[in-house]
Formats: sequence, C-alpha cells, structure tokens
Amino acid sequence: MCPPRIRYRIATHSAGVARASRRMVPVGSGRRRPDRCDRGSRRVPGAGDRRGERTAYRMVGSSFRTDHRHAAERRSGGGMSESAQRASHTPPPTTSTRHRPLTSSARGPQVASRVGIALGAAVLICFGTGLLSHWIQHPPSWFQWPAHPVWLYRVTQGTHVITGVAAIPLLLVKLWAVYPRLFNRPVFGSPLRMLERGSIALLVGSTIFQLGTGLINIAQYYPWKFFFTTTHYAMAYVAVGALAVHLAVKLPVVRTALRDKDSSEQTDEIGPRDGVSRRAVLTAASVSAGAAAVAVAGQTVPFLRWAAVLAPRSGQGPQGVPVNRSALAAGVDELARDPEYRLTVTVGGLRRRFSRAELLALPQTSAQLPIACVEGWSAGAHWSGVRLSELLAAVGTYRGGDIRFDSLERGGLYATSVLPHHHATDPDTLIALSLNGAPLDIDHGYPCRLIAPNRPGVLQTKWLSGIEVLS
Ligand SMILES: Nc1nc2c(c(=O)[nH]1)N[C@H]1C(S)=C(S)[C@@H](COP(=O)(O)O)O[C@H]1N2
Ligand SMILES: [Mo]
Repeated sequence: MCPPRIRYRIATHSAGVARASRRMVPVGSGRRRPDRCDRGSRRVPGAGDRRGERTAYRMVGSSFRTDHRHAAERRSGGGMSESAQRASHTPPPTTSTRHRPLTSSARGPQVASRVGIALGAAVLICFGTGLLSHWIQHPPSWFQWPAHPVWLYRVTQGTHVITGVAAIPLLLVKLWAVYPRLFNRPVFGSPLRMLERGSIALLVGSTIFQLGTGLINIAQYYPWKFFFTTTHYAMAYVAVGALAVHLAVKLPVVRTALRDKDSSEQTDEIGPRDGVSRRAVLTAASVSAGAAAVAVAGQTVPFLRWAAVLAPRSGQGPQGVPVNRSALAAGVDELARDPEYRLTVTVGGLRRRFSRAELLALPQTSAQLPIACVEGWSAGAHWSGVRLSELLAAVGTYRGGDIRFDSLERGGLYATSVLPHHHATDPDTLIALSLNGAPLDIDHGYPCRLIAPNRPGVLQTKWLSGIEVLS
C-alpha cells in the first residue's frame, strides 16, 4: 500500500533522514522525487523508485555541522518506523544543481566503515602483539613472559607481522574510500571538528609510518637501524591514541553505515552504476588483504611456505633454518673458527673457560624449539647441547638472577642479550652445539649459541664468548 505523502515528509524531518542525508545528495538537480508508493515492496531493477539510488552521490563538504547538530537525536535511536527508516535511505530532494559526480559511487561511509572495521581490528591486534614483543625485549618490572608453551612468541610475532602486512591494502582502500573528505573545508572550524581533523591527520600519518617502517624492516632494509625499534614503539601509541579518538568521533557514522546494509546490498543488485560497485571494492579489499596475509604467513606457518612470496626469509638456510646475519656479515668468521676459542662462564665470582670439546664432554640434552624472529619468520628445529642450568652448576652455585650472554661479535645491536631467571632454569634452555643432527653451522652460531624456549630470535645470541650471572 502506498504510504501517505505526509508520512514521508515527517520522515524527512526526523533524525533518521538527517542522518542518512547528511553526507549525500543526488548528483544533478531538479530530479523529481522518485515516487515512493512501492518502497515497501520488493525492488525490481529499473523500477521507478530506484531512480534516486542509481544516481551517483557526492559527499557534502559541510556535513560535519549537520552531524553535530543531529548527534543527540542520532544517539537517541530515532524511534522511527521501519518504513520511515527505509525511506530515509533515499536522499531527499535537493535544489542543488552544481554537484559534480564522483568517479565512483562506492566511495563513502559504506565502504569506509566496513574496511575501517577490518583495518581497526588488524591495527589493534598488531598493536597488542607488538606491545608484547616490546615488553619481552625490554621487560617492565611487573611483566613476566613464560618459557612455555615454546611456540607462543612464534604465534604472537607471526600475528604481528601478518596483521601489519594485511593492514596495508586495507589502509589503501580505506584512504581511497574517504579520499575526497580528507580535503573538506573548512580546514579547521569548531573545536570538535578540529579534534576530528587533527586525529585523522595523526592517524593517517602514524599508520602509514608504522606499516611502512614495519614493512621495510621485515624486508631487512634498515636505513635507520638504531632508530627503528624505539620509533616504531613510540609511534604505535600515537597511532592507537588517534585511532581511539577517530573511533569515538566516527561511531555514529559507522553505526548508520552498518544499519544501511540493506540498502547498500540492494543497490549493488541494480548492477553497474557510475564507476565501481561497493561490493567490488569490498571484495578487492578482502582478497588483497587475505593474499598479503597468506604471502607473509608462509614464513612462519610451515604448510603455507610455498606461498611466502612476500617473505624475504622463507628460503632455507644451512641445516634447514634461515639465517638472519651470517658470521661473515657479523665479522666473527675468524674468531669463531679459532682453535683457541673458549667460552667464559661466570657464576657468583667464579669463572671457568670451556673449549668446544669440553662443552661436548658435558651431558648433552636435546630440545625441539623454534627460532622466531621479530621480523615474523620462524622455523622449528632440533637443537642439542648443554643445559644452561647444568653448565652454570659446573662453574658455581647459581642463586638466581638474570644472565647476560655476550657474543664474539663486537658492537652491533645483537651482540649481547639478557635472559631472565625463570628462563635460565628452564630445562629446555640450552647452549646449543648442534642443530638438526649436525654440528652447529657457523652461520647459526658455531662454536655455540643460546637457544631458549619462547624467546624472540633477536635474544638467541649466536657465537657466544661469555655467559655471566648478573647479581
Ligand atoms: N651475535 C648475534 N646473535 C644473533 C644475531 C646477530 O646478528 N648476532 N641475530 C639474531 C636474530 S635477529 C635472530 S632472528 C636469530 C637467528 O638465528 P639464525 O640465524 O641461526 O636463524 O639469531 C639472533 N642471534
Ligand atoms: Mo631476528
């Protein structure tokens, strides 16, 4: 049945219509209102009532003021009838005549909200796993990372890199969807608008920075080597802070866009309009994010290894384990092969030096443990060597305390590491002498290296020269 005209007019002045129309007006003017008699009935492509929706819309620059004015009504939920809500999805008549069509009607809150939710989720997971990794490497006093399960860091750091990489195509699509709005006028305006604009500038800038520096880092191109970790860490707070403000400001827009699901899906059924459809954009966003994720996941998930086209270290190194820095690159090649090599172990003032042969003469223990690099790649391996606790006991009485490992390598960020007490006493923590059944390759740390369960690769110090219990 045809709703009375008057009902529509009421609807157009309700909060719902203000909400739906505040950012879109039909392109071109003087279009007579579509007849709304059959709005409630099934829609047929080409039916008269679809005319308004087949029009390409452009976003209205001054929309934020309207947003603001109707925010309270929007929050209240509107209390509209369903038909009024549906009616509200079609933009009301407009007298404007000079709007130019955008290249695509898929640009706008529908796509921006959906891609934004996926992007926001990826960023938050990336942030959480990144924080963990940071705390493991620079533990605050209240933080303790367990030694078991041994694969946990492998999973959290793999997730960090996968979500970060998957976020890149999502960010690009998101920016594409909101691009015209980024340059809305006025540049400043009300305090709320300034907060919104400022948070978006911060958000876009810091997110591009985080994803960009992260990507460059996993590609092992370090133009700023000593700078990456601190900056990446600090900027993460900026990005997540800006994201929180952005979410708070945009929540009403997201709500509306998600509620308008019906209309957006039906609109797509109509077939091609100007430019690309929303569904095509959303599909492209999911497919590219999924493909990016799988392409890096291959460096950490064994059965995806074939797909690791984006992973710089999915290939095999010596003994079936990738190598991050070779002995030559670290400048330890000669020292490591020197027959005079000795490992110096210091426990509570007592000191003893071990040749590799002496280490091999101590009781040997094996463990299946992954190397899990902060860059996201990981590989399980079979290690054997001397249990750290037993090696310490061969020198003196270990009464607890963190333990420092020094490499033959001089300088360099990875030349030393510190192992917390509860990892030191774990039976799986080894001074490895062999890997996958053969003597440790020089690139994996010969004559001996640290391998401890559930630790970032960067702390698994290779080419050990000294072990010292810190008081
Ligand atoms: N002395 C030293 N130890 C080191 C490194 C290094 O550059 N120098 N790289 C670390 C990093 S970042 C990782 S991921 C692991 C990699 O071990 P692998 O090369 O045996 O796979 O070693 C760690 N131990
Ligand atoms: Mo690493």
